[in-house]
Amino acid sequence: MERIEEVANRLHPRTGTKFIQYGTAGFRTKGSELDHVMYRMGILAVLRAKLKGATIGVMITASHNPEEDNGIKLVDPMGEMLESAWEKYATELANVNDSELMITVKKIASKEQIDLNSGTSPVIFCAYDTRPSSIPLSEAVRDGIEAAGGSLCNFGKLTTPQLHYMVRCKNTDNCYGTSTEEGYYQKLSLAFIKLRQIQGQTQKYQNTVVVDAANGIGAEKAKFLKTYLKDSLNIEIHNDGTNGRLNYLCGADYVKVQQKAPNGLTLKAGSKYASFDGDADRIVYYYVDNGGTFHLLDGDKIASLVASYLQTLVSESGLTVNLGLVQTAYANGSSTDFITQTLQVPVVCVPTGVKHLHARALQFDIGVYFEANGHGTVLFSDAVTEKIRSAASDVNLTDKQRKSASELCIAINLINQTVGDAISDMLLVEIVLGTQDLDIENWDKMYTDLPNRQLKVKVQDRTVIETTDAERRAVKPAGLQENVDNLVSKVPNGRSFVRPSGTEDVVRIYAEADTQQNADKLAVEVALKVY
Ligand code: NG1
Ligand code: ZN
Repeated sequence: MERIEEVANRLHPRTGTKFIQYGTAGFRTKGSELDHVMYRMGILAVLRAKLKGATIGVMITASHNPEEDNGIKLVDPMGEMLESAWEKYATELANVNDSELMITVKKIASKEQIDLNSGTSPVIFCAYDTRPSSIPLSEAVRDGIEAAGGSLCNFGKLTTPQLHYMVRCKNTDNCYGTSTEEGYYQKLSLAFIKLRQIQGQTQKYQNTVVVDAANGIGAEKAKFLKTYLKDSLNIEIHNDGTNGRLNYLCGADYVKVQQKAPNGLTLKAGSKYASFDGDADRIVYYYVDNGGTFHLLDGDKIASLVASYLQTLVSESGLTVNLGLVQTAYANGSSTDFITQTLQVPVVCVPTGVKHLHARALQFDIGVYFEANGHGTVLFSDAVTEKIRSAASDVNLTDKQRKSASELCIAINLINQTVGDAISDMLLVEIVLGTQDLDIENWDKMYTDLPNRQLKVKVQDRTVIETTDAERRAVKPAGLQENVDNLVSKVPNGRSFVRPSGTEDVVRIYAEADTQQNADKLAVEVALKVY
């Protein structure tokens, strides 16, 4: 601990004065501005690990942002995002002068009653994505960890969800899985192959998926996975980083926002495509029909598919389970109608940001959550997991009930419950499509998306916009919401909202309507009211 300021001054000084905030996705900015932040987050991870008496994770990534950006997130003991209360410590520690570093560490320790001299040396798990700046930044994290008396376990390159998985495995004595990369592939592939074996014959379903890996870490990891899956799934990987830039004109975010195919893929009718984002925690699917029209199956469609699968298994197993789905305001209105009315699964809406969805999903026995952009997973409570396990071998149940319960048991192992995971989600989607014998066109027909448009505008100060009702209504500045309501009222099936982004210096506008033309027009008209 005594070395904290000395190492900071010598190796990782804070050179500028720019304020940086730990937002919904941790710290994120130009990689060149992050050295001191990384060092300090190494220190904070050790404090957190001392408090929890557990291994804490540090992931270095800027997800779908351009290659020159980077970022850092801390991962809590069960593989979840850092507790909100600590986000403000992260922000404070990242922004103080070097000479105030030790005082700030002591202040946090005293508030949280952490014994800085406990003598224990916590282990911090660290991993990073493929960005060139990631390795030097990970060295700054290492220096912070070591200056604070911890020790680093460096996994090198991993997807974000793989690191979350490792942390959970380690803190559950490997009950959740083995905390190695091999352990991750083994767990998922074993579940996948078992579920494939219990599927009936398929006619429409085809077990090939063409993946745009955003020139990111997902490419390398999906290649490893393939060797474990053998021929149970044929994954064709494109945009694997060999001759394209990370996230540039490709990846899940590009495809979702632009609603078009990524560079590097020529879409053919009859094939099924998926895009990961740069750190492989998001996925969207798409295809072109015979007429050449592009169709996107985003997080809402994945959520609907997964919910229908789980709903069927739960009801076939005869269990009483509180299954629910969590979305944000960006969810397409048609998906919400389909899930609540056709599937009869309750839906709740929460503010944008995975931590809000995750926290709300934990309140269900089985909570499915997805952001429209393709980030999501399913959470099973401990009690329901136990209930499903015992049902799978309960002699008082019918064969059918037991079979459905054991299918659910295996599906639990296929799902990365720590955080959204493009690889695990892809495997789950492929299982559901196989089980329901659907091709991508039939899956798409589950419901028809309302045409929609997302825009972003740069304003002088985005914080002047404040929202309520899970960000669906603006309370400030005065008059803005009335303007939006007025514009929306003129459009059939219109819906629109504005909110300040938590990750970029912009205000986002979302609009949906009966036609693409109306959605586009509404988005532009609302955007003009934001200026
Ligand atoms: P912001 O920039 O707050 O809209 C974006 C995504 C979120 C989430 C975070 C974290 C949209 C509209 N927003 O947040 O869903 O993924 O990034 O990465 O997609
Ligand atoms: Zn991501």
